[in-house]
Amino acid sequence: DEEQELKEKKEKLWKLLCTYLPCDVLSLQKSIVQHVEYTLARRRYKRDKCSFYQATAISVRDRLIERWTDTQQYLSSKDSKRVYYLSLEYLLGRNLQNAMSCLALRNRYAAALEELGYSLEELTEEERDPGLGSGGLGRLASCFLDSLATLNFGAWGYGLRYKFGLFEQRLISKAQAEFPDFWLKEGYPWEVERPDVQYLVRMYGEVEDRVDPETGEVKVAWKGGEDVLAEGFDIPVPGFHTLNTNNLRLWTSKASCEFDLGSFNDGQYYAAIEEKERSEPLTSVLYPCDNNAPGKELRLRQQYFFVSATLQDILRRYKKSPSHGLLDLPNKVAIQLNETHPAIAIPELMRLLLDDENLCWQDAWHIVHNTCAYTNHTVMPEALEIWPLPLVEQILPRHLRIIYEINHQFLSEVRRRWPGDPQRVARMSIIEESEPKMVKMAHLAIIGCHKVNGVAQVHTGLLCKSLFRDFYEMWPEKFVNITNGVNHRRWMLQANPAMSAVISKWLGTHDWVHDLGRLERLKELSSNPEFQRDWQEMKRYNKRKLAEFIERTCDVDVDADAMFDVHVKRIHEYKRQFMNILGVAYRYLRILSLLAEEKFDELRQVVPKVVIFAGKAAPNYSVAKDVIKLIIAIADTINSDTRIGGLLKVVFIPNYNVSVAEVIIPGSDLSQHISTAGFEASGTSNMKFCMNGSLLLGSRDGANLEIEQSVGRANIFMFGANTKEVRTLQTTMQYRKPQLDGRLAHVTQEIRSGRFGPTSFDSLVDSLLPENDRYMVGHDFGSYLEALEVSDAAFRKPEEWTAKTIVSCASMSRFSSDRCIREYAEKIWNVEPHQFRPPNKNTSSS
Ligand code: T68
Repeated sequence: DEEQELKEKKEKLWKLLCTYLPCDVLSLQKSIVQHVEYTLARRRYKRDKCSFYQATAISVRDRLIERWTDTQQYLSSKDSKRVYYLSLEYLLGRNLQNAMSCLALRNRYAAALEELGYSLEELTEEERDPGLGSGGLGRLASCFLDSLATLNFGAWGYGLRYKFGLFEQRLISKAQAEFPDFWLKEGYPWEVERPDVQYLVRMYGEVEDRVDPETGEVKVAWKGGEDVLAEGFDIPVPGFHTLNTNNLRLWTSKASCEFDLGSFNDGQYYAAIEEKERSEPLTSVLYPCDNNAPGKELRLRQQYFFVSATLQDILRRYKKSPSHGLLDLPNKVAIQLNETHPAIAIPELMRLLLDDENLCWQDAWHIVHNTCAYTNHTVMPEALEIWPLPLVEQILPRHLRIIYEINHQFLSEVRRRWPGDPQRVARMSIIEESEPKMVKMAHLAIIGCHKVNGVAQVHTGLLCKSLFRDFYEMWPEKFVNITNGVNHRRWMLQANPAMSAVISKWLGTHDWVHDLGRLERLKELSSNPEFQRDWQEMKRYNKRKLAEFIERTCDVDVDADAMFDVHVKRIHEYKRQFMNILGVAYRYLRILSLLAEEKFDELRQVVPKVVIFAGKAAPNYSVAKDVIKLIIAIADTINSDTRIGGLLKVVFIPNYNVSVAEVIIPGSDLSQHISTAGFEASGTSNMKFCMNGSLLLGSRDGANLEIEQSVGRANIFMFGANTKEVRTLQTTMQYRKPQLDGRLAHVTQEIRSGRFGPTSFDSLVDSLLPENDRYMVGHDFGSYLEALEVSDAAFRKPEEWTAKTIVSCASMSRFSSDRCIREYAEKIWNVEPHQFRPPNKNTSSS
């Protein structure tokens, strides 16, 4: 009986301990204040926004962690297949409001904070964006993590915890200046350090063939080299209104603690420690290249470090279950490679299986090939990763051997299929026979993966028809298209609460938050005057907020009734910010001539406009930096010209990042996505703008084309050459130089003459000469101006414009990352969402 009593007591205690944390307002307040005092060791009575933000974040994180451990436990018990998303980049954006909404605790936290004397909005501003990515690719990875969690997939992201994220951009002396982004300065309350999750990663050294004296088999041994220690940091990734909580594991490099003890005895104490400390910088900095491969030794070492730690971690977790045999790995694990940046995973997984697990080549290859898949995000030649073979040999001698063997077997197959076609063999080889020889990572990825996907229809078409044509001919079933999508919960619900409220009010439900297809019903309301009034008020509210932001960041006063015409993204020649600013200069000169000629009727027709630019240029990309200078020079001239009154303003908002995007996108009327056709793989901000009631002005490129299909031709302003025409033009222009558009000639002449300040922009302007104009600015300029005119005319009719923006927003269901992730799950990963049940825990009483 005593024993029974003890048992009952124990059970009671266990039940008491096994509760979810309380979430009533008072408990939330207690938890925040306690974290201020005990976790952060700060005075709880001192008003300090930073401490209160951090304490609130940790309080939220506590509530994520309990779901997160339960999720992982559940997944292990069900032995369900897991997805691993490998990306060198993530652009997470701020976490606070997202996490609160996922937990359905936003209102309660807001109320809790209000009583403590803080508004949720002001604390939100305290959070720094982790800039662990450079552009669309990194932001896409973050949208995917959110959708994966929300849709109840057991999926982890893996990445690197760069100490310095994407540089901070400031505008100094009318140009971009770069500053280090030390995002960890105040600590990052969302992460959990995992000193228990550490792996050694070796680089350099030599390989040696060893003959097994008994079997006569040749084994390759990798000896010597340097070891670096990888340590994991985990960030919980909550799903929206589900218990399912995934993980993002980011690796940091540390000095390995294994010392050559001999050197200490030689009195080399400091030297030995210094030597070890050298491994620290490996994960110090993110390369800020967008659509460009840096080709630096450190970058390859980062990639390998990332991949090796990740694969060791995945295999360790997999092998923990005694029922798991390695041959079964593809049924339990799907690995997605985000671009070729982690493509060294192919030979690394082979190495782990061959050398550490002693599998034979065929078995190892079967596992690798069926586990891994590769997403391509670009066809730009300068972005395709190719590594000098001597560099690969030096850093990863064992991997080069494996790559040779992969290539050897692959090329034998090509020769069998296409006998007597040595050109094809040379084209398809992983090794380019140049001086020095190069290793083509895309070829390695295609050969090693069971699926390759592009990110929009036109992009996948280009992969199959040109870039990877030989491979497509060999394995047509390997290639699939999965058009990108964005997380509408961040980009609508969180970024645009005013619009979300209007939508929910008129639909009478919030169900669109789970299923974006529900927005379709708004189309019937698009001409309803009352709905239109709400919608317009909402837009004006967001534009006023953006106007305040512009005032704060650019010191320019803009009128919220003007059309806000936005072009925000990385600065790149192919994205043609240059064409936009030339168009702006043209508009300015035209207004001046109308004034001079006193054409007042025509002047009254001019739509007052604020042109908004933002975006970072890679620090070593001088043309892109010149484009920023030109934008600023033209903006200064126009903004200080009192003659044109409020008809035109131009601003360049500094330091574009996720949280700046969350202010700009909801406040825009028109947004420009005007890349040269065939260059932008997809684009994803185009989708975000449409979701926020902004109309697109777009070239016939990437996802613009699919957006056009969804919203209808009347609700988007398309212009310019399509991919086919661009290709023809590129060849014909070599011998038949077209005449420069007269309007363009006029603008460039004015720029050369110093109209926009003393800086010379000659080299930029020279890039428009037909023989230099790789991006077809000259060719497209005329139709671009016409599309702008059509958009002006549409804006002059507010009811029609409003209806268009409503229809466009209501047509976006295809572009939710939820749809996109479901396609990956079905076409590539072969996984199903799990029916997550809460474990045997009590939801606590208050
Ligand atoms: C982008 N790619 C595509 N690359 O440009 C964009 N490159 O069209 C697409 O929508 C997006 O991916 C998502 O699919 C990139 O952002 C890079 O950022 C990058 C980074 C390093 C090296 C090369």
